[in-house]
Amino acid sequence: PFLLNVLRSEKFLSGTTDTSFIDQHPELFKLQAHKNRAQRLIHFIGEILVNKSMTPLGIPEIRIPDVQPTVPQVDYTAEPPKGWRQILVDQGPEAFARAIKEHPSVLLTDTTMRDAHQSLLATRVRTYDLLKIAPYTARNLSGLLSLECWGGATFDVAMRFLHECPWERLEELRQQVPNIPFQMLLRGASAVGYTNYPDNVVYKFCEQAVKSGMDIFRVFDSLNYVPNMEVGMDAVRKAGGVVEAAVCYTGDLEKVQHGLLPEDRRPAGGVGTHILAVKDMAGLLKPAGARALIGALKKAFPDHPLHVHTHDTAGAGVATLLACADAGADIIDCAVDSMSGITSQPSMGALVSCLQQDCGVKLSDVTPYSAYWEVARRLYANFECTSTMRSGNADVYENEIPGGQYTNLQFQSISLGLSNQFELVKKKFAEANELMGDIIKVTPSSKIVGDLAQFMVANNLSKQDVIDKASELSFPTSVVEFFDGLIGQPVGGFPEQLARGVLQGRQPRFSPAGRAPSCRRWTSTLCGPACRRNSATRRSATKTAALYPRVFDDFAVIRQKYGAVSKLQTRVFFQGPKIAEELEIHLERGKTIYIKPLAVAEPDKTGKSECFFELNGQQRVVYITDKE
Ligand code: 3PY
Ligand code: ZN
Repeated sequence: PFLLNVLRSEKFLSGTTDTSFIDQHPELFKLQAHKNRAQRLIHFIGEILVNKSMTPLGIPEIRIPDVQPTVPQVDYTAEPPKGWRQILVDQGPEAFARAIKEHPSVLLTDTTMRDAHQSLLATRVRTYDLLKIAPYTARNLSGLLSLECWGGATFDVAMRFLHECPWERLEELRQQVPNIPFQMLLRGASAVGYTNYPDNVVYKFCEQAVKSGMDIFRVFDSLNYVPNMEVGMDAVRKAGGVVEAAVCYTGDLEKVQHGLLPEDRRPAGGVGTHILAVKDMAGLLKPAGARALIGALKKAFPDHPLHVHTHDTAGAGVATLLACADAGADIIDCAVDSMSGITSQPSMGALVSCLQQDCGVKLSDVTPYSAYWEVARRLYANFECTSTMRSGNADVYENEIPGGQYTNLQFQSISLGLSNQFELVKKKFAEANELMGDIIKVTPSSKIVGDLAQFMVANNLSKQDVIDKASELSFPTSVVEFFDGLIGQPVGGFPEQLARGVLQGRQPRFSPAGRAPSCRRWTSTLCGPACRRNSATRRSATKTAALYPRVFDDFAVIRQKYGAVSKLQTRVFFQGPKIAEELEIHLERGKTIYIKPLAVAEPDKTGKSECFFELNGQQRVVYITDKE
């Protein structure tokens, strides 16, 4: 709390205070935990028993089954075999890219630990479940080109909803998987947030990510706006990471043109990418289009390995990726079978079986991995998009909603009281897109289209109404910011009539000349936790943390109060244990504690409930304020 107050001080924020003593006294950062770890976890469990979940549950009525995913039995005493990371570590990013290019057959990226759960389970998969299966992944899937396990929405969600530190997730996974390159999604100048950051934050963020174990950074911009991408690409290169510049694909190659970059927007050659990616975030790329696109890119960029990312929303994903592999793509993204399909990536098992090339992974190793995830997925039943979407839906070719946004948009609609109108929200999403100039839709532009769609549903507006009444309507802030040029410039410019209406005749605040200026809102959320533990970056973290937004504030307070809640098993974290259920909690190597809730009393006159526990066989009592 002392630190938080300092960071909020006007004088400190003005930047005129000499803070060099902070660098000279690292002991300042050794904050005393105010209670011991076990006691804090007991408090957390007590809170859930008295006040229900400590994080919003998408569909709270669903009870999580009492199941334990089984970790496959293999020899965990054996070192993981060497994998593609060895080449990267020994020879650096250029040689790594060359080795991929020279490899005779297509390779796989497994997205199970990032995009798959972002797209199916509202990004809620916890470090606990990732770490349990990580040693198996390292040993039995060592032929993967990469493991996408970080970035995108995982950073925000880890702190905001799971109360865990994303940097610790990355570092702990790295310890368990030393041999497979890690991959992350970086939203260009927005890094892992939803708006542009100051350049120095993006640079610091990438530097720290490489130090914490990240290898390959897929860098994109939601409007394919190159000035925004360049910041991220340069930051990755300077940090020593592998740059994977991604071109966002939208529309239909056979019908419209803007899925391909116009000449002046080609990002790869000039600014130096190691790998070139096609990012089909909504799953719109069809097999025939894929052949044409991969063929054209191979011709245009003969020296770069090509990496293809798609979603299986319509159900055509495997066919598309097989076509890509045939056409000479070097790497394709997939998710393990039980976490694949619909809004997620196409199935790894299906691809491994259908590819007529050796992709480095065997079906017999995929099957136990899939069995683990099949059970683990049930622990996230509250966030399952399949509660409404049980199979592919080709209406995505019309609404173009990105896979990673689908569940979020649905949950957002529920929370806005539009739960019965999701079909209409999807239709309005397509209309909102047309109104905004038929733009590329991916975070954050897709969120803005979603905001406009929900605004139209909530206010019963047709497309024509929006145009006619634009200057009188009170549009969502994100829509105004879009027309102000805050996230960059769309291909083909802004639709003039609507822009005039939304901006009420004034000029946009930011010109097409360069990158939109930074917004400082997210700054320390990015750098805070890692920098506070890393002396090299602490100084700038202290400055940036001073500006940190509520997400990090709230996370820091919860962390201080309840400690390492990421060590609790998932059912207990979301819904609490049963009375008399004994919990075995591994705090660290060699330190396991046993907590058993015994009883919860009715609240007393002051509104406090007495909760009885056993901790390692000894009785403990905590008092929890009943908030209901
Ligand atoms: C993200 O930005 O998180 C995405 O997954 C975009 O596809
Ligand atoms: Zn995706």
